[in-house]
Amino acid sequence: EREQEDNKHSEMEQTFIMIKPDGVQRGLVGEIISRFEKKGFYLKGLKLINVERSFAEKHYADLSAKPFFNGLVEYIISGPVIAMVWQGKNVVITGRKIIGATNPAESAPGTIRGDFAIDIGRNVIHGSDSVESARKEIALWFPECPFNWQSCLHPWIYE
Ligand code: IDP
Ligand code: MG
Repeated sequence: EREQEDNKHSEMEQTFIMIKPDGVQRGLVGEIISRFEKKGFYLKGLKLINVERSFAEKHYADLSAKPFFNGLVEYIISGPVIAMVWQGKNVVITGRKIIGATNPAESAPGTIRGDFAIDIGRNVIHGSDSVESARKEIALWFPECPFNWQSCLHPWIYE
């Protein structure tokens, strides 16, 4: 049984999700949180913050050579964002599916970007693209560490 418990916990991946300034301004916070909650993922960290330019540049460091980098940084610092940590089995890849393709013109209806966005530079939400980048992004955005709590729903969501 001990081993079973350990396996359960090793399945518990975490991802970093950020509602971008347009998502906050447009009142999509509740809707977005609701989609992750209803799926069965656990909310392990949440804050509303204004980020500084240097912080936004650090978050998007991998894209610093892209022509849209400056515009992207301006966009992210243009208003408060909601930074979150979500946890669950395969939450990184499934989170990306819930979010939809980078360009909303290509995101399927039913995804967050497919339902609520039009332009690539106003695509409402960020989600880590791998377990490794999730680890880095959570360390950057939540140096205080995500909150650790157990949902009493666990046996109703996981077999
Ligand atoms: P992702 O957010 O789906 O992971 P990335 O390629 O990591 O997509 O790009 C990060 C963000 O940069 C995108 O979500 C989008 O806001 C912005 N972005 C990406 N490509 C373009 C572009 O061609 N023009 C303007 N903004 C872009
Ligand atoms: Mg990305």
